[in-house]
Amino acid sequence: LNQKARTIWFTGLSGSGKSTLANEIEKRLVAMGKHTMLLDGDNVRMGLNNNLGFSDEDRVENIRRIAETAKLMNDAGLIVLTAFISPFRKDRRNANKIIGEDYIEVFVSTPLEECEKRDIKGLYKKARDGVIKEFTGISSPYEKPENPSITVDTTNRSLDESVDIVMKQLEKFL
Ligand code: GGZ
Repeated sequence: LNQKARTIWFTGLSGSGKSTLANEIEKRLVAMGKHTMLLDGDNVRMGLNNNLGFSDEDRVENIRRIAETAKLMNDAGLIVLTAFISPFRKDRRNANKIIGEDYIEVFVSTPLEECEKRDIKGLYKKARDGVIKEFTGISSPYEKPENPSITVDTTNRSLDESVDIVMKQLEKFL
């Protein structure tokens, strides 16, 4: 097999660019002949975790199941990319413990002001208006990573520029 098993764990606010970056990086890895699996809200919160919401307790369970799933996929030799807010430091540390040395943390550090300005899905507005409760960055906490392997702020950068920044750092882990 032409690869080491890895879990590339993206963390950051809603609208920071996690999913977009993870998707594009997956394409680059596939072009390098790697076997990958991308886990994000679309394929996990719709299926495996469709009984979970956004209370602290449900987010903890969301992240735990994702980490266990990534671990299984690593055992099959895949490079897994996960794109979830994963707002709690303790849960990311626990994910790291489950996954072990294959775990690589990527902090998409795009600040709240920029994410809120983008407001791609109109969720920040709804959170400000109190229509959505417990929204990360507004009414639910986001604990910044203390020691991520890779950090990228997508503010004022094209997708290609941000992807290049991550890929350059990532290469030494692959
Ligand atoms: C945060 C929420 C919420 C609340 C719905 N808080 O930008 P999006 O829309 O597509 O991504 C967000 C996604 C976050 O799910 P995660 O599984 O990544 O969260 S966590 O890791 O904290 O479990 C957002 C949408 O779901 N969304 N309500 N209250 N994001």
